[in-house]
Amino acid sequence: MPTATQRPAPISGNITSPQHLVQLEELNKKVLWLSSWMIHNANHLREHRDGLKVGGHQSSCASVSTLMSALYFDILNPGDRIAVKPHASPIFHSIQYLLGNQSLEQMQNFRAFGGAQSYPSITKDKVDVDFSTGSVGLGVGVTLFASLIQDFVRHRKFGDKEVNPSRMIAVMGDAELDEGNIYEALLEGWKHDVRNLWWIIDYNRQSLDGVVNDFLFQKIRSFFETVGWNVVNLKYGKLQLRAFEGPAGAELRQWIDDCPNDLYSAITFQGGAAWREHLSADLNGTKGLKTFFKTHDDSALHAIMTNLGGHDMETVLEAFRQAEGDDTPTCFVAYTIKGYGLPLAGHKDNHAGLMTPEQMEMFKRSNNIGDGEEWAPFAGLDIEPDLLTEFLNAVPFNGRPKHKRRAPLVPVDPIELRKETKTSTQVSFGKIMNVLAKRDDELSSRIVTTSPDVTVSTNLSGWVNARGLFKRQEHADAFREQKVISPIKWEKSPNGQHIELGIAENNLFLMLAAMGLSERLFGERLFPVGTLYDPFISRGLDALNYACYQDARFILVATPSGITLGPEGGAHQSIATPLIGISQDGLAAFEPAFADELLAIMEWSFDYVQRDGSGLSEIQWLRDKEGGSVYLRLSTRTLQQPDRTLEADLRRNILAGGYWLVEPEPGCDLAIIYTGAIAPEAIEAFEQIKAEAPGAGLLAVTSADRLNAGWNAAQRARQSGDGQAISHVETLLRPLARQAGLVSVIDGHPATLAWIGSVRGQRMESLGVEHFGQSGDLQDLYEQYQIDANSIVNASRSVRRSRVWAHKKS
Ligand SMILES: Cc1ncc(C[n+]2csc(CCOP(=O)(O)OP(=O)(O)O)c2C)c(N)n1
Ligand SMILES: [Mg+2]
Repeated sequence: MPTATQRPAPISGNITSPQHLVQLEELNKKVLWLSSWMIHNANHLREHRDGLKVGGHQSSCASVSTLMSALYFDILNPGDRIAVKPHASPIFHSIQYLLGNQSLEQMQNFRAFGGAQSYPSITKDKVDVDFSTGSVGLGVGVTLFASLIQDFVRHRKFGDKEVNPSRMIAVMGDAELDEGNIYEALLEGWKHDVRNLWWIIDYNRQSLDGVVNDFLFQKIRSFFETVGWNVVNLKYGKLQLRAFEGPAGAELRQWIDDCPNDLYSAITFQGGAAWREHLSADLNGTKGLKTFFKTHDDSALHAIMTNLGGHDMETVLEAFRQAEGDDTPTCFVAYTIKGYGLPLAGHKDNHAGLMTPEQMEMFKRSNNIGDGEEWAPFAGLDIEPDLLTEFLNAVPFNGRPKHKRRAPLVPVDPIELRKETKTSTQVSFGKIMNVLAKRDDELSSRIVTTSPDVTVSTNLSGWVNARGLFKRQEHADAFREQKVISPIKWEKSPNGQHIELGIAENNLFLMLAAMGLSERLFGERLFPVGTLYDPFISRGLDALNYACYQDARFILVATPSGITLGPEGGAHQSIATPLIGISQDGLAAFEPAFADELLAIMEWSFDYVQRDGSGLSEIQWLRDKEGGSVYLRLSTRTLQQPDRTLEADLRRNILAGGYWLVEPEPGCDLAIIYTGAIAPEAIEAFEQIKAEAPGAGLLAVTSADRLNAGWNAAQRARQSGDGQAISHVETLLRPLARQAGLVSVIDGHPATLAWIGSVRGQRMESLGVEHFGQSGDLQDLYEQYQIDANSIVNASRSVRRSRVWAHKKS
C-alpha cells in the first residue's frame, strides 16, 4: 500500500496550473487524514458510557475524498447545491473545517450528542448542509427534483429577480443505484427535461456486504443515456494512462479491463507484490513486461494499479470542467477504490471497518503528523500554511453567504368559501383551491401543486384549470385545440403552477421535499400542496419521512381515505395512516369532518408552513412556533354540514385538535369521541344513547396528532416540575366525571384515539378498522367493521356497564 507521502506527485496538464494541482492534492491529503481521524477519535479516544459501537466509514470516506475535494475546493460555485453520500459525512465536515465553516468542537464530537452528525443533516448539523442524506437513494433523487424546482422558481421571476441556474449535484455511492427510487426519478426527470444536474457515482464497486456485478457500468451507461443524460467515465488516472503508453502498456490496460471487480479489490488489499504475481502469471511472455516490472518497484506498481480516475485530481478536474457550460444532466462514473490510501483498501468487509490504533499510528506517521497536531489544519503538508490559507480564502464555494436564507413572510388573508348544506372534505378542498386560484395575491402566486397522476381525482382540477401546468416549453392542450369537450384544461407553460407527476408516490414526496426546501435552496418561498390517495402514503413513506427530516415545508392532502371510499375498492382502503399522522415527526396531521373545519385548518396551514421560531406557541404545549408540514386526511363522503359560524374559540379548538360538538354536562358519565367522515354515525349514536346517559358529550377530534402531542408535552412539563401545565385534551375532558366511560370511533386504526382513556384514567372502548379489503356500500362496511351507529351505541352501553361494574368492585 502506498502511504500518503508516497502518493505520486500530480502530473500537470492543460486544465490547471501545476501549483494549483499540488495544493489541491495536499488539501485532499488533509481531508482524508481528518476524516479518518475524526472517526478514530469518536471510536477510540472519546469516553463511551453506553458501550455501544460508534462507527463511521473510513473506507467509504477514502474512496470519495478526491472527488469531494475537487468539488468543494475548486469546482463548486456558491449557489451550487450538493447531496453528499451519507457515509461521506466526515469528508464533508473535514472540508468545511478547512474552509473555516466547521468548528473543532463539532469535529471532535462527531456522532456525539450535539456534534457533527453521522450523515449530513440540514436540521441537526450546525454547518450549512444543502440536502440531508442517510436513507440511500433519496438524497440522490431529491437533487433531480430540486433542479426542476430551480427552473420553476426562475420562470416565475418572483419580484423580477433573475436567478442564475446553479448545479444540483449528488455525490453518490454506486450501491445507491440499487434503489428503485433512482429510476423513478430518472424517468420523471426525462419527462420534465431537467437541467443543471450532476450525479457523480463513487464507483468503488463495493456496497455494504460485498462487491458489485462486473457489468454494472454498462447498465449505468445505458440507463442514463436512455433518459438523455451525458455519461462521463473517469476510469484511468494519469499514471495509468502514462503506463499504457510504455512497455507492455496495451496488455496492462487489457488486463485491467478484464480483471473481475472482486479480484481487483482483493489484490488492491494485498498490495504491490500481489499485483506483480498476478500480472506475471497472466501476462507471461508479453513483450516489455520485464522492463515494466524492472522500472517499477512494488510500491510504484501499486500506485499505478490503484491510480483510478476518481482518485486522480487532474482527471477529476478535467472531467468536471469539461462538463461545465452544458446544462444537460450529466452522470460521472468515477472509478475508485473503497479505502483508497488506507490499509483497509479493497477489503470486502471494509464498509464498517475501522483502522486499528496501530494502523492509525502508522497512517499518522506517514502523514508526518506529530502528537498533538492531529487536528491542526496544515500539519504534515508539504506546502507553506500561508499559501494554503491564501488558496482556501480564494475558494469560490466559500463566497456563499454564511447566514440562513430567509424569505419574507407571506400574509395569509382569510379565504372566503361559500357555505354548503352538504359537502365532503375532498370537494371543499377543491373549492378552497379554486378560491385561491382566483386570487391575485402573493400567497396564490407562490402556491405550487403536484400529484402523482391523481390531480383530477383528488379535486385539484379547478386549480389546474386556472393556473395551468408547469413545463419549461409551452405545450398546448391538444384536446382543447381539437374542440374535444372536457371540463379539464391541460395547458402547459413556463408559468404553470402545477407539476404533474407519473404514478410514483416516492417521487411525489421527493418533489414535495424539493419544493419545500425552495426558500433554503433558492431564497424563494413556495407553498407546495401535494395530493394523493391516502393508502399510498405508505408507498412513499420513507421519502415522506426524509422530506420531514430535512424540514421541507408542504401541505399533503390525502384523499379518499379509510373504508369510507366504499364501493371504490377494497384495496385502496387505508387503516394505518392516522397512526402515521400521529407518529411522523415534523408533520401536523388533521382529519376534519366538516368544510368549515377544513377551511380553518388550511388557512392556519399556509401560515404554519412558514414558521421558523422556537418556544411555546399560542396553543400551549404544541411546538407551533417552529412550524412544520401538514397532512390532511380527507374523504369523498358527503356530510350534512353544521349550521354555524366559527368563533375564535371554536377555531382555536379545531386547530388544537378537538372541540365539543355537544358539550357534556359537568359530572356526566359518557362521552362519544369521533374523528372525520364517520361523524354522522357518531351523531346518530349520540342521539340514541343520550336518554340513557343524561348530559353525555360528543367530542369532535380534528387532530388526534395534535391532541396527543399536547398531552405528551404537558406531561413532560409536569414531570419537570411545572405543576400548572395542562394540555388541550385534559381541558376538554375536565367536565366529565372521573369514572366516566369513553367511546371513540374513527375510520382508521382504533389505537389512534384509544390513548384518550389514559388521559384521566377513564374506561374506554375504541372502535375503528383493523381489517380491510372488500368493496361495499357504507352501511355494509361500517356494520361489518363495527363502526356504524349501532356499534357505537353498543360500545357506549358496554363501557357504561363495565364502568359501573368496576366502580362496584372497587
Ligand atoms: C435505504 C437504506 N438501506 C440501507 C442502508 C444501509 N447502508 C448504508 S451504506 C450502504 C451501502 C452503500 O454502498 P455504496 O452506496 O456503494 O457506498 P460506499 O460505501 O461503497 O461508498 C447500506 C446498505 C441505508 N443507509 N439506507
Ligand atoms: Mg460502493
